[in-house]
Amino acid sequence: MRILSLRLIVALVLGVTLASFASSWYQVQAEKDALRLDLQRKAETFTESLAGISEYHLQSGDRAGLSKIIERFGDRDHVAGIGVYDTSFFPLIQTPGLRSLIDSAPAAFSTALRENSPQSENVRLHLTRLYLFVVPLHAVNGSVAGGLIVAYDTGYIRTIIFHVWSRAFVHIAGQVLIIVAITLLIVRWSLAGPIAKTAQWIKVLRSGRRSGQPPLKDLDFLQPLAEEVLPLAESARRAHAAAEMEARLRNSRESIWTPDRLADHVRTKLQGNGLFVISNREPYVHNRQNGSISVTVPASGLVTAIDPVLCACNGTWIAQGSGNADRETVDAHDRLQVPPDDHKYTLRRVWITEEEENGFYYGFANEGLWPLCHMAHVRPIFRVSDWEYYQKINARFADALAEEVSAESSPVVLIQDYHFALLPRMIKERVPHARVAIFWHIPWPNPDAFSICPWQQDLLDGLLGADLIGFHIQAHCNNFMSTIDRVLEARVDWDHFSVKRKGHWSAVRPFPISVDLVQGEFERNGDSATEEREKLFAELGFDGSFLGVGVDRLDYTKGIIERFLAVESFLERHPRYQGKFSFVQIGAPSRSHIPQYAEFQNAVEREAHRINARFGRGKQTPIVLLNRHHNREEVQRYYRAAHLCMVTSLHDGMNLVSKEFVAARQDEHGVLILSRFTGAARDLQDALLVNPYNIEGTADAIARSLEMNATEAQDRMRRMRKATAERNIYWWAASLIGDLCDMRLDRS
Ligand code: GDG
Repeated sequence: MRILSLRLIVALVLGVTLASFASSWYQVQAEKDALRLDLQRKAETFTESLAGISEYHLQSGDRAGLSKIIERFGDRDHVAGIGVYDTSFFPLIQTPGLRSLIDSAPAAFSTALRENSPQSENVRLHLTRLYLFVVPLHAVNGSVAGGLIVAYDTGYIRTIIFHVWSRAFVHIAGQVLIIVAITLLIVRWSLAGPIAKTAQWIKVLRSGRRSGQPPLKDLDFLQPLAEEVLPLAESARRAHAAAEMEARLRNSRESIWTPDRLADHVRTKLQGNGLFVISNREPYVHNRQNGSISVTVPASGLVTAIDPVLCACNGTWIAQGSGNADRETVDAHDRLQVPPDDHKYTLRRVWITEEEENGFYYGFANEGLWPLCHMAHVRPIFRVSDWEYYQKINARFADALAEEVSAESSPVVLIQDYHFALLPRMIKERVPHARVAIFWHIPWPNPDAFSICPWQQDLLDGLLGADLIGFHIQAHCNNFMSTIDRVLEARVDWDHFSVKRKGHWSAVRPFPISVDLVQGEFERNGDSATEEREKLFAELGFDGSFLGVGVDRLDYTKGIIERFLAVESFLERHPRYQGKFSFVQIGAPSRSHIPQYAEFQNAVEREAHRINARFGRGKQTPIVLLNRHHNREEVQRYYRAAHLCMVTSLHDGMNLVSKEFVAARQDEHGVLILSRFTGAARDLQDALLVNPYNIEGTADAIARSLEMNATEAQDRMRRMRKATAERNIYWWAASLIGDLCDMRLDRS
């Protein structure tokens, strides 16, 4: 920056000086010309009138009178001398000044007499610059009898010009100073500031820390540059972290799944066939805000895992278009290429009206199937109209898929979740040569619980259209097989965990979903847990020593109220923590259209308020409810800062929060309190497992977490991190797609 400033200063000084100098030069020339012209005019007028007088006096022989007049005029402004000469330049009258200057006839004198007309001339005589004006004098008969010379000292013109130049130099110097100062200030404010901030921003980016990174908007005009650098840095960091992790695990003779390895694996398994993913939620959402369209990627484990696979094999993702600019960004076939800045695969959007969404998504899927599959003591609601919408939308997705696979000989189809139970059968009817898997992200209940669904047979029949049906854990597979056994006409093969219906075999397998520990690795932040905690407490504006955290959609299955009751019981039974322990619950509002969810959200707020009224001390609050959606980085900060994380779901297919907490703890500190009714409890056995209905038991787990000896806590966390690294989200996708591709479809 210093060199830039110096160059700029030198260039400016030279440039401004030259420009000012040139303009001053023209000004001076003009001034000089004006002064000369003025002198010429004055000389002409004066000399000619004096010539008239002189002729009169000479012709009348009054030389003494003329001499007096000439003497009188001889000291006029700038007149150096006056002389009257005969034709041979003999001085008839001459002022003393002229006498000392002129000793021979100047050229103008001779010319004036010869041509009988006034002449002028600039001469330099004895170091004096003179302007001579000569007028011929005539005798009575009109012949030329001599000449009158008036000599002007032009030195005054030089003096004036010198002053003009002096003023111009002062102006030039002033201008240069002002322009250089202004330019330096502009450089400092507009260039140096953003450049310094960008340098700091890139430095932080390079170090892998996020804290201390100036916000993008502070980078001013360099923001677009930063936006271009960001994805580069992110992918470099990701690759670096993956390589580091691979190297580390290679040393311990293990191998870890990374996006690249997954992509490679899936390419091999597909053998050139197309991969098609169907989910309700889309991976890229376009929204129009303030007149421009922006694209967002939902924070979802599914997107993290499936996006690289589709990128690697140029597949197609079919999903509901949910952004307010989604229709503007597709082609005539409702398709677009994604990722937006590096087209690798096709996103096919399916449109659903608000009324259809109310019936299909909020109604049947979330008021019917969600409570049916979760043992959370909330009654499922089954409306015929919702069921009709569910069938209709499943059929719409089946039609969309049929269109997309029309040119495929053996497409591989991966369906996601409970929104699409009917889809596998519908797809097989339309595209019999497709390989179809469905992954059910929520628990499968026991046959008695499931039997209350009026359309249980249709749902099961729909699912059995799939070649592979995946659940998180073996217990859900078992429940599913028992339900089939109880409800449908089908052959249930417990040895091979398969079901035969209408001549078609479906395999039922567990695929425990996970998180991206590789990404967790590269999100390392330079701050220790203690520093991060202090910052968070300061941002929240309260005092505190111990921090617990919970992160959930505000859903009645997540045991949030039970968690608050456990915090209350803990503070009651361990009063030394009163005023010291704070529990931050990040609770993103969810499905608020559904009355049970709206009521639940109110109940959560009431409980937090009640407990805070009981145990709040000054600037310390035992329960901090942050019920808004937080971005990923905000959530990560809480994970990294907390002494403990509480996951107290009443029933949960897997629960990703528990694994995200483990992934975030590169420092190998922090204790996980985990409900035994989550799928994750099978994978994370080193958590403190609790029954969330047992409030006192969970309260004891809080006390135990805070008082656990550091070595034990570290050993537990280390083992959980190892398990999560080995079976990460890429392993999940690789197993699911690999098993589907390897299946024999001709089993009789
Ligand atoms: C279903 C099954 C299964 C929450 N609030 C915020 C936020 N979250 C993120 C968490 C986590 C995700 O939402 C929740 O995942 P879960 O697994 O805990 O739960 P469900 O949404 O119910 O998911 C579940 C899962 O499918 C996958 O198969 O594990 O059993 O019910 O990732 O971090 N994320 C951000 N801000 C928030 O405010 N960024």
